[in-house]
Amino acid sequence: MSSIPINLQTPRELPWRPAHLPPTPPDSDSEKAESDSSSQQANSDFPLAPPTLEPTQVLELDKKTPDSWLPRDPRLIRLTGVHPFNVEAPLSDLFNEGFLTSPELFYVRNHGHVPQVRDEEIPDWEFTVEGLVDRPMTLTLRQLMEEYEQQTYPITLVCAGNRRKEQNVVRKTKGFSWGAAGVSTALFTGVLMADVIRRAKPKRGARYVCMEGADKLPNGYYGTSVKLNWVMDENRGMMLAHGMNGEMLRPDHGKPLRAVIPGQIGGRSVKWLKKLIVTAEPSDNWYHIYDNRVLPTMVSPEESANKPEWWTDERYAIYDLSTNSAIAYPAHDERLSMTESSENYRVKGYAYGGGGRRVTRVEISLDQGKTWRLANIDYAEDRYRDASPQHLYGGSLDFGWREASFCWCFWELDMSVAELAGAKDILCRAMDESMNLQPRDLYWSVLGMMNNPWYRIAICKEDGHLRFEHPTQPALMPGGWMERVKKSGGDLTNGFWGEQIEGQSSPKVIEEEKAEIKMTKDGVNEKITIDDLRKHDKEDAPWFVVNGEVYDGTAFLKEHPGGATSITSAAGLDCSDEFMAIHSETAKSMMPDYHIGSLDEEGRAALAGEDITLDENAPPSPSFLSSRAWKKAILRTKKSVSWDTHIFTFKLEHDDQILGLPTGQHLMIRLRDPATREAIIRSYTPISEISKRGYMDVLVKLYLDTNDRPGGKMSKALDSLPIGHYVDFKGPIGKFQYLGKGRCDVNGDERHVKTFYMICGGSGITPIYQVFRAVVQDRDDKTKCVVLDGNRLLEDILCKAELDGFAKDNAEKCRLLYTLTQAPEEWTGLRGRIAAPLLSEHVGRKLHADGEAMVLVCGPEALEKSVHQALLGNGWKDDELLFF
Ligand SMILES: Nc1nc2c(c(=O)[nH]1)N[C@H]1C(S)=C(S)[C@@H](COP(=O)(O)O)O[C@H]1N2
Ligand SMILES: [Mo]
Repeated sequence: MSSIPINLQTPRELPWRPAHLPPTPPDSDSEKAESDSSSQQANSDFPLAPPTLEPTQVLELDKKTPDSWLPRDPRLIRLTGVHPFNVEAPLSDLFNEGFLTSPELFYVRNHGHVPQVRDEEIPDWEFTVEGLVDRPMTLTLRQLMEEYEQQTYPITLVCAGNRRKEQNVVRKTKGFSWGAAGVSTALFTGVLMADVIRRAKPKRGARYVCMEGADKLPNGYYGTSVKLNWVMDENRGMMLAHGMNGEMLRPDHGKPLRAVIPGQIGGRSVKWLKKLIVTAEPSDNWYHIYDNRVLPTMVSPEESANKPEWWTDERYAIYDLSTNSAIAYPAHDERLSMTESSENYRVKGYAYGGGGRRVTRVEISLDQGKTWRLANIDYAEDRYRDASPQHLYGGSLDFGWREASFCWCFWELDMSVAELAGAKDILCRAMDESMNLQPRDLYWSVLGMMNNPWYRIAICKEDGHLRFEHPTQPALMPGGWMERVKKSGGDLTNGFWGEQIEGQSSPKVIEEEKAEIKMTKDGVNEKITIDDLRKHDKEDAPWFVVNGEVYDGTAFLKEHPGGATSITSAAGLDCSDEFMAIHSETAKSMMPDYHIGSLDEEGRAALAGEDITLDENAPPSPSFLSSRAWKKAILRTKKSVSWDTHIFTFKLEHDDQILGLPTGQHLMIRLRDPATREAIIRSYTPISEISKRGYMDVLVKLYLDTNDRPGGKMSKALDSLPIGHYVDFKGPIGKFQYLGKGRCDVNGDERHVKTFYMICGGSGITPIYQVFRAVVQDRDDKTKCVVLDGNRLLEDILCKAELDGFAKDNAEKCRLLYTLTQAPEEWTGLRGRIAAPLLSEHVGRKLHADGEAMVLVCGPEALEKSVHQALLGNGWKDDELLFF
């Protein structure tokens, strides 16, 4: 930076320097104060930070989340339920703040919990500079503040998902619904990243700088990379920042240290920075690969999930922002009286370019793009650029030399009320200095990022006034012309905002909507509050939420094929993900009977996507599973036990912990599809003994892709899961439980059984195995067992050695029968599939008095169906049969 005049004293004093650090000499303190105040008077023409009120109250909402220590501003709109914290301010509030956004209204994008740092630890916050460098370094924040030149300049951050709701209305993407306020600006203070990297001396071959945060997420720490070349280019202004608008970064924005990458998508500006790694290749961090990309528009969510190549192709990674703009006023639903038609209305909004390119024009159309007028642009950033070099907020403000533009600009244009009354809509579009112009049409892509078509406000004429409609409202909030047009059957992609084009036949109704099963009851219009819902979290009268609708599960407790716990475990909660993943169309079509109302707006905002995570600091519990919250276990080993079957061993929370799964019950496993992030949920029965501590073993038959058939989603996700990664578990579920010595609990009723017939096919052995083992391992358990296990080939029989061992040692009470459909010649066991003839011979109803025997069945649906029919034909009654 030798070419730049610097007028700073050293050591530099920072306003947010923690109190316990050794005091700086009083003279340097007062000098600083003087230079600050005088310079601010001389340059009062650049905007200073707006008045700020740091929130002091932890909101009720946050108290159950891992961020329960963190006070936040209640005005922020939550885009992903309560947690993690992803928020934007209402667009007018954001715009009213002016050029700089106060930290409490600055948008937040957190992939997980916020790392908590106590004030006294801040100076010792360490980060490393490692990888392809001659001088790897570990620096503390104190060193960074004392040994490097501090700078202050304004930077606008924008999430790549800004305006994504519009994409989601056209077609659901794999991202949550940002409105147009996923953008904010602050005066950041810190050190040029180039200064730090230069001292570490990158080696020949170094091309990238990877960054990693302190937030541990399901797929590792958050991380990404930028090019080394860019980092070293001071015109690009990449910064390691600790200050924001004259104060220490707030926790949601990366306290105490973050990267700020001007002109690029927010996702590159890693918060809670712990590592800078210089490499020859781009980051291999999960979040670098599966986030912040624009895949080609024809790549569907399924295609992207099946082909990882789409994600690893660097050409589709986003760095520079795209040119974008939005209208802030008129606001959504604003009304304008038409009586004073000669008066002017001032249309206002923001615009930004990418990669340091300046917005050079903003154009407004009132005739659907036939003609345009130029709006007036104000680049507040230039007023800092033009200011004389000075101290500001603990750094030097001095970038008159810099050509790049890092901030948004505001634009405005007056038009008469009469003109607005004569128009259907107001359109705006921006162009940057490379003549990159926003497109008319939306470019849909799987992640819905970089959405930047013309921003359109529809004008509705109502009696005596005009009402303005923005395209959408953020999160799940209803409203906006896009939703209205879509609902009335308009095709939003017709190049005409879904309006009917003259001479074309009426729009087709979107098929995807027809296919969806109606789960609500007509005439049920009750609005239910979150408090009402929470009151019904008891076992006897459980209410639960699916897709914002409230259901009363009381009347279905006995009938639910998965047992009453399937319902009670969701009581008072939103179980949309699980419900939609697990249930058949038939099950869904039964839902209207139990529909009692809709959750009100506030309730939806509070619940949507809510993921109850347990308090990380809570003392470890003796058993792992919880029926009300997903819990994480780490994959430790994968062992192949047959050509298509693996045993996955997961480590529980601590070595002494038991799984907490009663014999005969199941648990749910939830994985995120690596590409689409869709939740995949299936139920399994681990095969490890229920008393085993510290670990659980899950046997899984993998259905992988073959030439003529795509594999199962869960199979593929599990198969590609690296050792050391987390999987979510929840349970127990199931209506059957074996209590020992013939005693069973079937949906709350106790039974006493003298003989079990256990019929299974393939991996259906797993729940059977648990019950069978419980019987044989208890010498005093006199219950008789007949196991009939069907498979195709001899090598398909799972857990055969263990089963044979159990049977051999317990010949007096057990019979173990295998049947094979493709048996080898020397096979002495049964042959053929499990069907009426085999069942009549080996599963004898007539041998038992009513209720003395019970048949447990587990296998593919087709097997369960044919077994059911055959058994009824043999005189068995439904309440003697149990299908897992
Ligand atoms: N460590 C870490 N850094 C992160 C993220 C994160 O989840 N963890 N989110 C990124 C994304 S996608 C964006 S848009 C910006 C948002 O910064 P802000 O929350 O301060 O507005 O932070 C980026 N840096
Ligand atoms: Mo982002």
